[in-house]
Amino acid sequence: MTRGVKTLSFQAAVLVACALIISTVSAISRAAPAPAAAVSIDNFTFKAPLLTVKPGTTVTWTNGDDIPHTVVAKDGSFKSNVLDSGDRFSFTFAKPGQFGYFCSLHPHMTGTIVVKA
Ligand SMILES: [Cu+2]
Repeated sequence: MTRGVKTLSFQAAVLVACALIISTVSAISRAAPAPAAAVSIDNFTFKAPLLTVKPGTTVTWTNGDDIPHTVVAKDGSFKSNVLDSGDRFSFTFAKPGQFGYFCSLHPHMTGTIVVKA
């Protein structure tokens, strides 16, 4: 009888410990969301044309124009497909540096992402 009670309380303790670990892990993941930033494409312009982000940030470009655009890195590190109106392209900048980019359909459209810790 006593043995049965002890086993039960041990199981309860394991359950409580599991619940604590799960709530701690979910609190940590809530506290540190993956950094994200946005660039809109409007009227043949990248907004903002110069954007500074921390390493690990995912930048998402959204085409707000009625005509197609692309997002192409000058150093070739990223390249979108042709983005129709409302389409998005995302790239995660892992390392610090300065990344110039342009629209291959309208090369006068340029922008820069600065990745700085
Ligand atoms: Cu364009």
